[in-house]
Amino acid sequence: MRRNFKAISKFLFLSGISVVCTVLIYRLLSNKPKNGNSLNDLFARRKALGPEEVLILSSEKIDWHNYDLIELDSKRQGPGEQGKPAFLSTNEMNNYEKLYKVNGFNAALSDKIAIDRSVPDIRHEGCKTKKYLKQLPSVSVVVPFHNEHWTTLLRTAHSVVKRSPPELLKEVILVDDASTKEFSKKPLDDYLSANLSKVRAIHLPERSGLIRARLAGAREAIADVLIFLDSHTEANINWLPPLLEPIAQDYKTCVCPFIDVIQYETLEYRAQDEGARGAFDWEFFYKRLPLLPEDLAHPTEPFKSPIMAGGLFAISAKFFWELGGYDEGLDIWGGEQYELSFKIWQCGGQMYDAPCSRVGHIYRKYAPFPNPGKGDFVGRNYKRVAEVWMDEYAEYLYMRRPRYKFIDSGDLTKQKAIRKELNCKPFKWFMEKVAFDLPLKYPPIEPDDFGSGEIRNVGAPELCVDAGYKDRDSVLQVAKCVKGTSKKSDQNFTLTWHKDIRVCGKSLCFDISDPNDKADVTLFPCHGMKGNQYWKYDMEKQWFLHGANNRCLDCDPGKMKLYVRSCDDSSKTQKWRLENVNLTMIANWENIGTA
Ligand SMILES: *[C@@H]1O[C@H](CO)[C@@H](O)[C@H](O)[C@H]1NC(C)=O
Ligand SMILES: *[C@@H]1O[C@H](CO)[C@@H](O)[C@H](O)[C@H]1NC(C)=O
Ligand SMILES: *[C@@H]1O[C@H](CO)[C@@H](O)[C@H](O)[C@H]1NC(C)=O
Ligand SMILES: [Mn+2]
Repeated sequence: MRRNFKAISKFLFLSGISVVCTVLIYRLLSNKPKNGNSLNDLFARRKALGPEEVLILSSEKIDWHNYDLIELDSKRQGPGEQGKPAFLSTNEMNNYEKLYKVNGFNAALSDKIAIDRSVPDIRHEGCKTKKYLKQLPSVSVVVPFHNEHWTTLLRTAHSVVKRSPPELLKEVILVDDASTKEFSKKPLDDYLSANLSKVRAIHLPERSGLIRARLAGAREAIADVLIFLDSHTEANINWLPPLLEPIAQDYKTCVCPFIDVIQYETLEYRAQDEGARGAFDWEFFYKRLPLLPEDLAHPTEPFKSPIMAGGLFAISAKFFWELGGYDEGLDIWGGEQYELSFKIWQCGGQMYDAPCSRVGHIYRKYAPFPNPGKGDFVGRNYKRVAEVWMDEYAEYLYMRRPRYKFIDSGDLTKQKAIRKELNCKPFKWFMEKVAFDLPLKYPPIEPDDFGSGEIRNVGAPELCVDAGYKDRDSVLQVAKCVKGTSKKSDQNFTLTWHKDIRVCGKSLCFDISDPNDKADVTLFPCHGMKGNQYWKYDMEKQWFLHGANNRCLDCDPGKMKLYVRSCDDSSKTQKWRLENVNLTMIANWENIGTA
């Protein structure tokens, strides 16, 4: 078993085994600076390091599963065990409201669930037999937190310690970003020293924000690889080797785990989806792109992802600091995942999502903490990232957020120097080689829409499609045409370039999930992915056709109902007039928004 990476690296090196049995070269990070106060310091010191030691890694692969632990966990019973949904009984509801309010999730329930509970193994079957390099780099896990609830914080730490091979996990650093909860100070330190010897907390004297808290933890870290986690997560079975192997093979690599959902009410542990590639739109909302055919063909292999989700990732400390860590001018939170992702790709690295590494994350019901008031810090962060990394593409952001032009982004010389020194590639390269399919879904300049206004029936010309409201739900129906928008109803729609029909001014789309010939039309948040929300307007026949099969928008004027039926040339209620149609766009239908 390998306890000391460096000592053994020297041993291997000196004993000359290296030449025959090896394929991989791993540059070992040594001389980690300990108390550098600023990133500048660190960067300067890192450059002053002597020639790197070179570790020759064996290509031998092993099964890293801890079968004893898997066996023990599989027998556990109790609330929340195996990731099953859990509930509070009526006499356990005392703290429910109070704790919900300050945490944004069911923290009272968290207190009822074992701190080291078992989680379900929901990995792809192929992950269960996968082997990984026998020699993997060591890990420091960094977990920033601000007023995290104590049992979710401890469950994060316990799950990491429990499900990491001890020879790989060097330490877990909880970075207390000036929490005000009593537990976050001495009781936490006492708990850790008594119960979790590899875990320690560092306490920042003042609120620093997520980004600087991560940096503070990373500066303390001593292992080869940094893994950042949120403070309300649970590491799943064998989560480490799939994150570490790609980094062992090439240190300029960042690897993200699959993020599973821990439901905020029941703390049930379940999958989010089958994976997707990270992206953004031109307002810098985080978005996702579909997997590529080659990714789908190898469901257990890491796949390239343009943008990380942000909170959970592994990166070699060496590469992280070569990139200057995060821009220390980024405040609180926002934009940091773009900064790091752009840097990684543009400056000669690569980023992967590893489907066999899974970490559960509580997506809160709502954010309970007020932002420390500092004006539009997110806008300022975005502008820093755009100015340093995005070249001419920054304009597309400013087109949509014109006020960014006037934000003072602060001093960018250090960031620009890093870009220059590392000889990083232009953003155009990133867009063409890495995020090459992003513009199809999120075009920098949006095409015009196909049409808009009222949708009036031909068979019953006094009736229009109407987005009414029944209780709190939006419903689609037909109603007497009224011009414009009132509080009660909305008859103004857009047939957008996404090929969906939206209620004007709202992100609600005409949606049909029922595949039968006769189906109701509902309103659903727009996803821009066609499918259930795909509509085509046939000018000649005056039909609104839904989806791939031949169904036409239709109505029952007697019952004021709106639905689809099999298209019928003789039906007058299937014909509709869209108030304003852009004929140029309609003529160009096939070329808009398609790959
Ligand atoms: C260590 O863990 C046990 C069991 O969870 C707990 O009762 C005890 O208070 C912990 N020790 C400290 C010093 O917090
Ligand atoms: C319909 O909405 C569009 C923008 O979404 C707006 O320009 C137009 O004035 C609206 N029409 C009416 C009649 O309200
Ligand atoms: C119709 O679309 C074309 C092509 O995008 C555009 O040039 C034109 O301005 C649009 N017309 C209207 C009235 O929006
Ligand atoms: Mn989170």
